[in-house]
Amino acid sequence: MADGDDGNGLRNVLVTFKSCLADNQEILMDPYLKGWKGLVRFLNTMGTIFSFISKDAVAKIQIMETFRSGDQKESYATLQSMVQYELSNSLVDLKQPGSYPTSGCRTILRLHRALHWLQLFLEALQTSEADAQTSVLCTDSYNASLANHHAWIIRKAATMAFYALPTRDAFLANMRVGTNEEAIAMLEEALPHIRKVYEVTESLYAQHNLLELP
Ligand code: 1PW
Repeated sequence: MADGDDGNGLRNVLVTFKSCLADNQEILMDPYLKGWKGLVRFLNTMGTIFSFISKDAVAKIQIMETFRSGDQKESYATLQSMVQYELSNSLVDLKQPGSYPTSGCRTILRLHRALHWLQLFLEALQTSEADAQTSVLCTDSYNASLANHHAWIIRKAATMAFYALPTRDAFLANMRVGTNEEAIAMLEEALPHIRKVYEVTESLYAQHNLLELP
């Protein structure tokens, strides 16, 4: 493996998502949040224009960390135990916003949707030609996923921010996994783990009818 992966590179972040999946197929909250923190760190290396994008993710990570250090911390050990605990104690606004605007279930749903965007974007990057434009890859993957859940003004601001993305070469270098080829190989190896985390969460939420939480 290439030098330069000092712990802040994207490889470690993606490996953290691999460690989310427990043997019983539950998703462990702590590595999930750790993975997200790494993504935010990575995003912030691309300039202050991304801070408005990462700020909301940071706020949502903090909400979940508060649950993880509170009285009910054991109930939040996995996504599955969180869903079970919050639903059986009626701690989720199911139809419209109400008493629980920051439930764990709706907070994780936002991160889950954003993770899908990241997955689609990295997949597009992995399979892209050398002259591909990252802003186009990013906009297409955003429009195919997260944009459907965002108000017009957020979509506008996000799409503007994508124009400030570094070029494909710079983006791959920024991952700090070595040459472009090594970075692409790393994505190929890591993306199945992100996909798996996404799929398990999606089916958990679908099973409990939680995919449209307000
Ligand atoms: C290129 C790598 C991209 C990976 C990082 C993904 C971060 C995604 C955060 C997008 C946030 C855009 C601005 C915030 C919007 C919120 O309104 C929205 N939050 C999310 C995460 O989509 C919905 O949250 P809300 O308002 O219902 O609490």
